[in-house]
Amino acid sequence: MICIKYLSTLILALSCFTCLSAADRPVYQEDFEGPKPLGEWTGGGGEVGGKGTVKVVTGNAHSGRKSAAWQYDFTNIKPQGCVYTRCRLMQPLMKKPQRLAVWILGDNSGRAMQFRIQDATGRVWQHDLCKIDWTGWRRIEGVFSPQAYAWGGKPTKDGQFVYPLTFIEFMISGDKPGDFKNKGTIYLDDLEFLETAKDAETF
Ligand SMILES: [Ca+2]
Repeated sequence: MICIKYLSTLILALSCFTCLSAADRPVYQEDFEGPKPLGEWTGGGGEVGGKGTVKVVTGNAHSGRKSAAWQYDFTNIKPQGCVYTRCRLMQPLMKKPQRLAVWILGDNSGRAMQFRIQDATGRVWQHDLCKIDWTGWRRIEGVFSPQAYAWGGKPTKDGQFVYPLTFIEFMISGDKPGDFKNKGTIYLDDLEFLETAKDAETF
């Protein structure tokens, strides 16, 4: 009986551990170390301006040896909408991720950064992510919100996402009236998409 009692306790403990682990496990992650990192990542510019290129480089990494170097150029922009540079992935995401986390080597440019996701109907949500006002590596999180600016697809009555989602891209924008002109490079590493709304508490 004693053995059975302890066995039950052990099974319960293992079950809880498994639940927490499954919830915290990223549904997708990229550390840019693999044989084909950035296989589908592409750079590019907005509809009316902004230039960007993305490539894997060695030497400026948060983990391992490699990261994604994202060069952007806003030296020839005009103050109008849809000026941005992008770091595009178009990655389908399993399950129901609630947020992303990414390490960014900032350049203290003051540029605003956003990201876009798309749901199963093709509706696109654009989220503000951060203002790049630091140097060195920093972990930045973005929460997926159905209240974010959205367009296209088939909006549902309750306004919620229709899963599965696809991560489209990160963006650096330069579209504010009178926006400044500059160019620079930031680096991305250790991107994760997580199912939990926030970091699970550790005990
Ligand atoms: Ca890395």
